[in-house]
Amino acid sequence: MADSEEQKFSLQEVFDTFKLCLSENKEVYLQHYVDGWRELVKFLNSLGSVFGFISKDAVNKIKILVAYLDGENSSQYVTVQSMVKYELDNGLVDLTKRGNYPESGCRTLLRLHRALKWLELFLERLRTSSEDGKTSVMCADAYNESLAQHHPWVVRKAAGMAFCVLPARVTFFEVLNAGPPEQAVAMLGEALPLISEVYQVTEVLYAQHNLLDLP
Ligand code: 1PX
Repeated sequence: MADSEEQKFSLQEVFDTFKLCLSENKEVYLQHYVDGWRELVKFLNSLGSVFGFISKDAVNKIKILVAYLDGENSSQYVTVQSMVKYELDNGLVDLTKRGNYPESGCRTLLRLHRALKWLELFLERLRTSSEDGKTSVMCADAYNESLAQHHPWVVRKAAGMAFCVLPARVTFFEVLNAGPPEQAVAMLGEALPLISEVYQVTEVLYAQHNLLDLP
């Protein structure tokens, strides 16, 4: 994975990957979901070492899911729906407190799923921001509305400090590698509904199975 992460980030690639995520009958392909996160981690890495602790956690979670995708039960991990069914049917998920399955696919994906909400909120703010909008504020607001509710004080504090060194909006758009800001904004407009739909489908699935609070 190290090699691919060193390549330049492309917003188009994120867009394409999330487009591939949903099957015709609205199941979420785990491989494409993980690929989308890989691409996002590439972006995070290009922002510098201050974000290393965040990217490390995301990479750990990606690795856990990749191990399932490549493992002996890989056929059960084709979609998030099949993963949930397989793990629940076989008692492979710690449902109320941490126990024998601290790295179940269900709880691991839930962490990324919550982060996807942050991404959706942040990108929507970025898309609709004015030239003098502050990325650090957009990022913090999106975080407080989503992920922060699931993080202890010490993580919230560290995250808050990292947000402060986010590049200014214009530089941020350059790192997005999606052309001039107007073009990047247009691409965000296309990408957001896709990200949002993947989030919604997963959210409904997890809610149906009472999995939204997995420890
Ligand atoms: C189009 C480009 C947009 C930018 C893409 C940036 C990608 C960000 C990727 C963030 C992935 C974060 C995953 C966090 C998962 C999580 O919540 N983990 C915690 C719980 O895990 P556990 O196994 O213990 O139950 C864990 O404690 C996390 C620790 C690290 C801190 C997480 C802070 C997340 C802040 C998200 C904002 C990223 C800022 C990016 C700036 C653009």
